[in-house]
Formats: sequence, structure tokens, C-alpha cells
Amino acid sequence: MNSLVTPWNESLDVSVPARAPALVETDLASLDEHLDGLFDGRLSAVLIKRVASDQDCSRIFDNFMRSPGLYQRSDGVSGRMVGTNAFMKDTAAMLLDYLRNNGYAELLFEGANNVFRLLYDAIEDAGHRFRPAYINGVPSPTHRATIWDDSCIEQLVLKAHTDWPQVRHSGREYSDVTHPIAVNFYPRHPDGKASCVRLYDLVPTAHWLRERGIHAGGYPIDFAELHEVPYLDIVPSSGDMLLFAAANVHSVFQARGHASDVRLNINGFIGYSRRANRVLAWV
Ligand SMILES: O=C(O)CCC(=O)C(=O)O
Repeated sequence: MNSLVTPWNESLDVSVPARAPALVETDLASLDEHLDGLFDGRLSAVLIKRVASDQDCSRIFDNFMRSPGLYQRSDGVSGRMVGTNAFMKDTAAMLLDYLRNNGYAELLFEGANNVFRLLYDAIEDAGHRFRPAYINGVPSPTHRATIWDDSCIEQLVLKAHTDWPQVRHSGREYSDVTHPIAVNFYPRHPDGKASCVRLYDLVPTAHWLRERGIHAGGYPIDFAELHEVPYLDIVPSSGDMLLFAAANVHSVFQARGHASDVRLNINGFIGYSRRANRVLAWV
């Protein structure tokens, strides 16, 4: 990666393509070798293979499908969800959403290994101090589950966006995290290359986002604007966990295949906060 990975630098020239982000593949036992690189922005993507067994994946997927907390998002980002949707919410609205939805997100792992706990154990075993961020005295939710179902052009089921404005402008404990990492666990993922996360070598500046009227949320970024930007398509399998630099623009593609091609993502964020002197987790 190159200098474009530094978020929030007003002077970045986002129109100059650079080389595409690189992917490291590993397993949970070797994750410690890559954590520092993620936290300090040298590494853009780490795919941790097989963090969950087939049996646990099926259990977690069933828990999602049968959850009394399953709902359709209605905030302009289309998806079926279980858990807290923090997008563009102030703290009061977010805590109300937490009350209504977070218990259901915690129950998704009932009867299975909780892979977020496995990740957090690995972070601590690697020598990092770690805890959930606190929001107005309340521990933050750490994950929520989504089947993205936008039906827009070119098989994009989640439009391109950057997550840094939501971190930076949150006013929350994690707002000083310079390199937010998206944690994505896929209990169900279509086989083959029908579906992928596209990670661009582009961290838009505040100025670039403001010009497009998306300075607050970083969403959505027009597909047509990204034609010349190098990217990496990442194709996880069911049971994998993907960690990637969430400030980089990214989107999700899914071919209209069979009904069985379900893509369920349980995700949240982690990142090193200098102020808290810890790795924090949040959604
Ligand atoms: O579903 C994915 O793989 C990525 C999700 C994502 O980018 C997001 O939740 O912001």
C-alpha cells in the first residue's frame, strides 16, 4: 500500500490511481503476525480462513433466519438485519436501537463458538489491550448481521462507501481511531467468484466527500467514479473472517445466482485508539 491509505488528509490527490491493496491469507493461530500491520495501516486486508466449522455456520445461519429480531433496514441502505444499525444515528437514537436489537445479535452465536470472542482472545493473546468502546457509559455493540439486498446496477448489493466519516464524526470513544478495521464473518457465502468484497485503493478526503454531499456518512459513492481506481476483489468462503481497512472505499457484489447463494455477514469494527491506549470494538 502507499500513501493513499492515510485517512482524512485533506491534501490527498484521490484522482491518481495507485497500486491495488494486497490480501494476506492466514488462520486464527497466526493472526498475531498481522495485527500490528492492520492497526497501523500498513496492511489493508487479512482473510482468516475457517474460523468456524460447517456445523457452527449452519447453527448461526439458522439463528439468524429464525431470530425474532430480524428486520428490513429502512434507512436507504438496503438489507435484512439482526442487531444494532448505528449508521448516521446520534447517541440517543443508537442506544434506543441497541435496547431493541442488540440482544438478538448476541444470541446469533447461541449453540456455537462465538467467533468474535475468538478474535478478541487472539488480539489479547498478541499482547494488545482490548475492550468494547463505551458509548455514554454503555458498552458498545460489537457486531450485527446483514444480508445485503440492494438491487442496483452491475450486481452491487452494497454500494461503494468509506466508513471513516462515521468513525471520525461519531463523537464517541473510538472517534480518534486512524485505521478502523472492518471485521466481517461469513456464516454463509456463495461458492466461487459470484460474490466478492471490492476494496479500492482510495481513501477519500473530507473535501472529496463534501463535494459529493456525503461528508457525514461516506455513502454512497457512485460506481462510475471508481473506474480508474485500482482495486482488489476478495472472495471469502463460508466460515471465513475478513478484516479490512474500512477507510478504503469498498462495495459488495453478488451475482444473481441460485436462491441458495445466500451471503450472510456478521460484522463490526475494531481499531487502535491512541486516546484510550487500547484496541476498541464497536459497530
Ligand atoms: O458485507 C461485506 O462483506 C462488507 C460490509 C460492509 O462494507 C459494511 O457493512 O459497511
